[in-house]
Amino acid sequence: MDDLIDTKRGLQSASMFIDPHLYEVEMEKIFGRCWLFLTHESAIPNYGDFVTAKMGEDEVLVVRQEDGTVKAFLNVCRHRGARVCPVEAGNRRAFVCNYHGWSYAADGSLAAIPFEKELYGGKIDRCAHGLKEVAKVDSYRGFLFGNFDPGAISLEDYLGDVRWYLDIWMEASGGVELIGPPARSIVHCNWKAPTENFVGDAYHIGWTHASSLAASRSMFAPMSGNQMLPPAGAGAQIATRFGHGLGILYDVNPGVHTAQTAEKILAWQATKKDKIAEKYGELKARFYGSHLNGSLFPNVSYLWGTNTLKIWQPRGPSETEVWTWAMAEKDTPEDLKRDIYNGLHGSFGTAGYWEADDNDNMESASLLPTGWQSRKLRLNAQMGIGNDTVMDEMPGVIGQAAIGETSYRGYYRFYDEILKLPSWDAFDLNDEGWKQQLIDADR
Ligand code: UNU
Ligand code: FES
Ligand code: FE
Repeated sequence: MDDLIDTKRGLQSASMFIDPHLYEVEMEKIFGRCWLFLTHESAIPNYGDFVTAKMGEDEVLVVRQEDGTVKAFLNVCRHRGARVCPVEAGNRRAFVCNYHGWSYAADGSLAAIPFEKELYGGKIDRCAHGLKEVAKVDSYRGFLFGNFDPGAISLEDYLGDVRWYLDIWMEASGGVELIGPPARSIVHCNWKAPTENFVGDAYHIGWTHASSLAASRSMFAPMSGNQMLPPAGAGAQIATRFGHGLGILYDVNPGVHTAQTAEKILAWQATKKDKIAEKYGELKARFYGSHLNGSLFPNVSYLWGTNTLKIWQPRGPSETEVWTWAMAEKDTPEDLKRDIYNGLHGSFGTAGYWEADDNDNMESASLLPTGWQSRKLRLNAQMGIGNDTVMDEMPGVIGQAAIGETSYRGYYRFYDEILKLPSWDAFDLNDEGWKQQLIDADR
């Protein structure tokens, strides 16, 4: 595993997409210890409201408590392990297992066992058989995350510097809402393939999406077929401490939307921009009107401007279940919200034309390395090495071009670090050395 990731040279082993042993290590060391996206607060506003979610391959129940807090539990009965709650969302005071009828309260405690006295003679320890609780649940600006590791750093620390960028769309915009339920689909790819694409691949837009661009008449359309390279100063890429990363294309927020919807979005944003500039400064106001593509480590992706939030759920090394939400600024007028919702599901939904463009690449990049010789190849993420820097006005390591692979390198640098980390106790939050590692990469 030692030469899996070569941060110094910006290379990754192709075996990371198919190695079944590595996959198990990822489930334990990454999905067992990182903050994983669950749902949005607004999906479960009232006591007893719940949704099911996935944390890695584990299915969890996310439940609003009587005191307003949120808890999450493995959706697994403590009797014989059957699924406790078979539906995706609803409101319950009790969750009754389908198999023998053990019943759990909203706080996960085992409330009732059919014929408890007669069949167990009062000898079963009910307190020891509550639903297994997820160690930590926390919310960032309405986005709920869970963590299986009681020793994990806080969600706030884990997001760290990327919060500066998230706040553009999570806060300065007035806040966003997810329009659920999410669309779901299966892609035959490794979970990291789409995550790395969203963390920082502006390169593929003009080529992979050439015909979608031509057909959509969107703001990105001039890139169709690589007819045009975004000029100097058209964008930037950012890597932050925990593998999070994003790309910015300046001043083209509704980049993927059709010309008609884009026009409405631009008009709507123009009414808000001055106030945002006043409160958050000119730079954030510019970013508000820009297109942001990003991933949060390990497996959440977003497109601000394309109104998308996605989670890439691993189902073995070569299969991923995708959940796609439309997201919109909370205060968007209803008719525009509907246009955005339809536009998003038509482009990046399950049967979206942009999504279909991508899936072929995700699948081939993930499945070809099953070949014994192919898996020995190194994948190349060297684009822009030598141009990475730090800046006063923007946190993280900045790649100074619209197209580059800075955030790929940042993503896999942390991937490597957490696979090797014995525990969060051994982690130094104040260590800034990671920035120099990225800046010093030299092929
Ligand atoms: O999907 C992406 N990686 C992306 C989409 C990046 C930039 C703009 C739109
Ligand atoms: Fe990039 Fe083939 S050109 S994967
Ligand atoms: Fe794409």
